[in-house]
Amino acid sequence: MSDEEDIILSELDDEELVQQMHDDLYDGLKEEIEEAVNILLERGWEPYRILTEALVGGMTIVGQDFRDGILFVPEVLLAANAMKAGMSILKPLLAETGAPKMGKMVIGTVKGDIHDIGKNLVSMMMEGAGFEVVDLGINNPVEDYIEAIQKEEADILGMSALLTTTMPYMKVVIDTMKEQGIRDDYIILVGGAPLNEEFGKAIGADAYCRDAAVAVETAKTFITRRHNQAAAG
Ligand code: B1M
Repeated sequence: MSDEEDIILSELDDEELVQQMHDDLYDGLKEEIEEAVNILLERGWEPYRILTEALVGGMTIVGQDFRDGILFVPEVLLAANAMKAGMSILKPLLAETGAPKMGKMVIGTVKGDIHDIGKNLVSMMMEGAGFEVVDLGINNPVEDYIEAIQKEEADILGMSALLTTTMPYMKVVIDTMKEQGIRDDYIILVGGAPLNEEFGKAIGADAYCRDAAVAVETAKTFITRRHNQAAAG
């Protein structure tokens, strides 16, 4: 899609560079993505802006062509790896606010689902906002979630699902927590591309979070509410 030999990334203006990053992400060019992220940082771009405009923006195009059968799993995997390489440069920068700890979240992708980019992004943003995050990774059965929230004494349980076939598993987790009488001990936040607000309500989550920024804001709101309730009670 791009003619790499002829392009010197640092000579592109910001708009051209972001466009080139979308192409490079599409082509799974990890080193080019790393270089471009560093160039934008040197130019004074905020890490969050690089994340959303250059990386998530590029991944959206990959997603569309995957859906339409233009790209296949191996190509999408390369794109995902390039995206992760870019994210790992931004991670420490997003996390270095030094804010006092807001609370603790255990997060993981549900059983049967191996998508983790969105979850990783949520983890990064939550850490950046001062939350302690315990990331359980992908493909988590209910037992793993429950063991971790109890062991870690978490305030929040976050679940991610990217497949319409795996999102119902979130209800399995919440129902199991209800059966064990521990549901109300935790704030439960859910997210992932196929979910919506209605689904979040229907399965008994506290909130559906459209993206990582919303996850942070929602977590802060619920934590503050909890602290106020504790102070009042
Ligand atoms: Co998959 N995949 N994939 N895939 N993949 C989707 C999800 C799909 C929509 C593509 C498509 O057809 N258009 C489609 C699902 C269709 C459906 O369910 N109806 C699909 C499919 C079908 C599959 C396979 C079944 C393909 C196959 O094997 N034939 C297979 C499933 C494997 C499995 O899980 N068992 C599969 C595999 C893969 C790859 C391994 C190749 C790769 C994953 C690599 C990885 O994650 N390490 C992959 C990718 C990359 C995608 C797309 C292209 C991109 C997902 C992504 O990373 N988006 C995706 C298409 C799409 O979503 N448009 C697709 C970027 C990310 C930043 O966004 O994850 O939405 P997102 O996260 C956002 C929000 O949703 C929210 O915040 C994030 C940041 O803003 N959020 C949360 C997410 N989790 C949250 C948790 C929270 C809060 C907010 O908790 C508090």
